[in-house]
Amino acid sequence: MSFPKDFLWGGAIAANQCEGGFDQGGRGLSSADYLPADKARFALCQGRLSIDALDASMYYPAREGIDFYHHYKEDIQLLAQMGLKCLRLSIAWTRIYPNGDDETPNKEGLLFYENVFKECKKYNIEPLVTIDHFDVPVHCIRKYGSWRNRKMIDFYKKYVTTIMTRYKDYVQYWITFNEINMLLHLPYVGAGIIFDGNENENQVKYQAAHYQLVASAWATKIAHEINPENKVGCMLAAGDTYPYSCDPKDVFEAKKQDEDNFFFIDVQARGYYSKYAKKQFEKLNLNLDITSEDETILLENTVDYISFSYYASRCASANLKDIDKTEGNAFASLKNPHLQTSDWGWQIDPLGLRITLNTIYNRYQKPMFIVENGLGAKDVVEEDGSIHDPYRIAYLKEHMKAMKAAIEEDGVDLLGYTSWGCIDLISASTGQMSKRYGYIYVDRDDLGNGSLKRIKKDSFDWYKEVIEANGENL
Ligand code: BGP
Repeated sequence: MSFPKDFLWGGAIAANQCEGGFDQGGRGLSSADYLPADKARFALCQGRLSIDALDASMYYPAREGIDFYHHYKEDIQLLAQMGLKCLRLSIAWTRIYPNGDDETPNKEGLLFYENVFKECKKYNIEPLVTIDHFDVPVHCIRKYGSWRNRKMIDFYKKYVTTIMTRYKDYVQYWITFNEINMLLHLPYVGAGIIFDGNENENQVKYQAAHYQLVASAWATKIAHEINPENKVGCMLAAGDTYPYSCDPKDVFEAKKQDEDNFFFIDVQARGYYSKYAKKQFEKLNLNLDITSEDETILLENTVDYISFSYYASRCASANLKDIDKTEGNAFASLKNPHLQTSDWGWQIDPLGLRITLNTIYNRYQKPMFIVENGLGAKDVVEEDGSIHDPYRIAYLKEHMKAMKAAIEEDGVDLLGYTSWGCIDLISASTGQMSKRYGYIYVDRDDLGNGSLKRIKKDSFDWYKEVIEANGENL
């Protein structure tokens, strides 16, 4: 048998893309609430637009999401019907601390997630909780400049202590920050950073990343103190970088890009910055606030497992830098002529998942968790209400086979697999609803119209069978 018998087959969602209810239950405004479904979105994602410059009449899809806030019972019941063993979801920081720096938590918010976790428990679904999934209280952006400010560490620690204490009996698997390396590419998304126009952007980004790393180490410490059974993971937007050719210059370029990606989870997994990272700080002429207390906290509180998202491999060349890039992905990559792409220009590379699993396992030798993977595609509801999505089944099947081979033939240690957007939700990069990942369709369009009705797709029954057979039928 290739998959361990307790392998966590699951699905993943995030508050900022599905929950909605942005002005209900005492919730405060969050960074994602300001991301419009408009071309202005990308500039804001990069931190190059002020939230005060946005047009209030634009549509802000995160505010309503798929209204998981009111549909969570129905949604969790459907996921349980599919046989899900694990549900990755995030807590909206602003539902617990509406401003981020509040004295006391919001009781209604605490109760909401308790009810969500109770629902999971009812069906024996293991929750995997992302503490911060692209989600910063707007008050902290305005008052403190978000993660560029050391104060955020204390606010985050308080938030973590509150949720870990309250949900002690329900949650054991935690992720501190979603895709921590995203901060370098989309700093508003990753860390609520908006540049003031005159500052050294690298200085701001690497400083913010350092504060997040310290906060992450604190969260790991707090988790282990509250419950020694707690398991805390870091989370990487992964995908190995291939050299475009066997020209050593291309190989070296690919290696450098990979080192940049591992930069942060190296610290979370090993407890210190690599020598390569320190050389980059020198080259970029950065002057970072890193105290000896920070260094001790980092060293003493490394993560229990490595989680990551995988959508595709990347490709780099020393010579072809600016031409023929893939579309739509925050991580610039050359088009790999050997690969097909999705409707959104994302490359499709199942073997790349096996390669990436091997790279990460050999680098850290810690258990791994694939917490995002999937195909964003357009779905059509037929007249009889059915939805045929063979393209999604084909994508997932090939990736699961690659994962199986990595366990069976290469010996990697994998805790579970939660495919992204198990129920359709808002796309992080585009704000669209039409970029669908789910086994469950949600009737809502890109402008927020629709009944919100949930409909099973063909992939729903297919995944159910895979879980039932523990992947032996792939
Ligand atoms: C990751 C994010 C997710 C998710 C996914 C798919 O970067 O962690 O939040 O959205 O990408 O991307 P998209 O929604 O842009 O298709």
